[in-house]
Amino acid sequence: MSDFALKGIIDSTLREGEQTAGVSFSRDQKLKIVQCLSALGVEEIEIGVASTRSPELSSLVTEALRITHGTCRISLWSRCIVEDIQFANSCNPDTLSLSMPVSDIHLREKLNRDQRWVLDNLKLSITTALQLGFSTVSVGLEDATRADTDFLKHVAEVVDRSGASRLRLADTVGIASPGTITRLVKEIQGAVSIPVGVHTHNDFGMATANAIAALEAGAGWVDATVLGLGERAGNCRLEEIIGYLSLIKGFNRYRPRELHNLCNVVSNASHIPIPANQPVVGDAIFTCETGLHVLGLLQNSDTYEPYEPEQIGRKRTLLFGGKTGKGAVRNRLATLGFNLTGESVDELVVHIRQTARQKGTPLGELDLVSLARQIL
Ligand code: HCA
Ligand code: CU
Repeated sequence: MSDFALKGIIDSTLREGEQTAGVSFSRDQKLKIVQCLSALGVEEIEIGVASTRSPELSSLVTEALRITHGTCRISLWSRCIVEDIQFANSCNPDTLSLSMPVSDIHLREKLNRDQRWVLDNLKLSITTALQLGFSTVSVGLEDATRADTDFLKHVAEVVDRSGASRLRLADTVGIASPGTITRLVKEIQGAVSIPVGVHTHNDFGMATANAIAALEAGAGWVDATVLGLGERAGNCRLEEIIGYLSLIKGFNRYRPRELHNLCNVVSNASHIPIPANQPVVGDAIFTCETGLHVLGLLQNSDTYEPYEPEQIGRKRTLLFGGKTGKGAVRNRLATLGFNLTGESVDELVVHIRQTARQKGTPLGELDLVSLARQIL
């Protein structure tokens, strides 16, 4: 097992994921996704944005709590506005996730507020939430990666002292790199006693790498969304981070076999197709045609795969076409009971390449066997 201080993964498919332009989930779809997330084993599900304009949230939270029966926590995201916090409280989630911008650009251009306002409003919001009876108050700092580091540290200390139980640093526009997020997490985690989490965006394709780097730097929590749904290029992908933690880092608290079904459910509900080469869940990621690789896989699959497809309920497909090689063909056919001489292998390889070219697609194992029969 790894030495990560991982406390948990917060799935935000139903909050940030639903912010993706054009994506909107029905109540039934949301509950199905909640069920799949709980089967997978995520620790917390951020289920929506607390607002009196979404009165249906209350029954959604109730139903989500009922179907997950304590296997994971349900949280609501909320701005630091008293009415929203009160509304969140009336929905009875396990966790309140407050959010507050901390960069100059957000304070100046979006809110026309100053740093004093941030500190006062945070203290008031945390105190209000605790007085209302929330046992877990998380505070997300929006645009933390562009905020002044001294101010950020000060905010973090105030959040800690005010009684929040978790702090999350948002890389709102996805400009962090593994190196910069490592330094930031170390600095902020070093200044507070509560666990720090990160919320990473994928504007430069580093969201998952940044989340992993944050864990390596001592973060306790990471946010993720199924298929990386979220604003612009989206967020850290849940399937990647769960895959990496489970299959490479040895965490056995998740059930990565559930990923395929979950991703298909979300893909259908969001109308966002899963590319064939998508890490962990793409259809083609266990399909191999290159001669040397096929030979390696046949001898010991560790040569060219980071984990066995069966570990996530998938199967390997070996193809034989223009890129096939003698060793791969001989080896595969030998395991199927064919003993080929050097000459017949040469002949067969020529034949395979020709047939694949004519068909416009490589051959599967059945076609390989029937070609071998013709030649022998
Ligand atoms: C948003 C903001 C947010 C908030 C993250 C947080 C971000 O999309 O509206 O509250 O921790 O990326 O900054 O998702
Ligand atoms: Cu975000």
